[in-house]
Amino acid sequence: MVGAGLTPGPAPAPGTGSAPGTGLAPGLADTTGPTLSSITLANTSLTLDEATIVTFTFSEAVDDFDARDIDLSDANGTLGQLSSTDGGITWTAVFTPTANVNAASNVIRMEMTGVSDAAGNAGVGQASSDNYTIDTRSAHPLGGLDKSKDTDRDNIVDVVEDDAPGIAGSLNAVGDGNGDGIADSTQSAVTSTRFILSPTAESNPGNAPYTPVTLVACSKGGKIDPDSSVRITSLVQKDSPLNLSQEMQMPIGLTSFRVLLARGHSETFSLYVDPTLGINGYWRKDGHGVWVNLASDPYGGKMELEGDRLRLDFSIADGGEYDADGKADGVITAPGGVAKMPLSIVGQGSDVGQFESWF
Ligand SMILES: [Ca+2]
Ligand SMILES: [Ca+2]
Ligand SMILES: [Ca+2]
Ligand SMILES: [Ca+2]
Repeated sequence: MVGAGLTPGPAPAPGTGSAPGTGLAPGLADTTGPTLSSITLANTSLTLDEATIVTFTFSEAVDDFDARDIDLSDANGTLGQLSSTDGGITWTAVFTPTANVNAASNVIRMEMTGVSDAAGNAGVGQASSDNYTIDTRSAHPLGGLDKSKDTDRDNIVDVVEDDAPGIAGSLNAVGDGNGDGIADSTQSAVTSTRFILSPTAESNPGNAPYTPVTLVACSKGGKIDPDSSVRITSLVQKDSPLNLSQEMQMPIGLTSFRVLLARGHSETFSLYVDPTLGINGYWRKDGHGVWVNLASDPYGGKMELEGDRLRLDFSIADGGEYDADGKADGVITAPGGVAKMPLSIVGQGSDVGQFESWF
């Protein structure tokens, strides 16, 4: 027993339990890349120019996260500066809706390959926000919008023109209501706006929905002559006339526009409307008080379905019968009715045969 109990040190080898894998002991190397847990918007029912906060939440803290990692191609808005207050797990930025506000889907996407964690592992996978809505209604008509942003000075602000639906089957680009591949907000001879679906939009719009309308001046089948200097300065709705025959349906009232052109010239126009309005012409009263369809062959016009839009082509001469100011003064003012006139009452006192060739 002598020495036995006196060998305090060496006997119970301290490392007895240290056998397996101790070489790499304290921290296992991180080989797992970060993932994105969610993209959430604080408010998912937005109106135009109403900002909200977007939050990106990762599985662990990330570096290198910036705007280049985010796909806004279907977001219809812009993102401000990203910042994190918890060391890189949760990031936020201000999101402001801008154009294309009535797109079918609004979504913010992110690819993880551009970010990495503290150990240098690249991110893995991708994620999307839920679809959110952006509504222009509360901003119409032009209330609350920045009227100064009217690039082409046709008195329709950019944000409204940039929202025009494209033409299905052609380029179908939002903001290009006449399908020529050029943003209407930059074309002073192309004006896109929203009309209220009511014959009394001017006096009593109620809460009727909107219908898009595009007017093209100096038009050749809806496309503008590039050499044209014609300029649209107004495109607005007026109430349908009070003394209208009950059989004549004017679902959006009178379409009133004003165009600047060379004095005394005749001009060709195209008006794009929704074919489901069920209208059959661009109607004006002639000098005898008879409604005539200027978008018909006898008047040098026509109606044509172009994709999912109905195009009404017609001509009006400055100072002519259908120029409301009656003067060859370089301005055409034209309030016409995009309307459905029953065949039974058209052409009374005039040539009925002229209405056979509408389409
Ligand atoms: Ca404009
Ligand atoms: Ca255009
Ligand atoms: Ca325009
Ligand atoms: Ca005139």
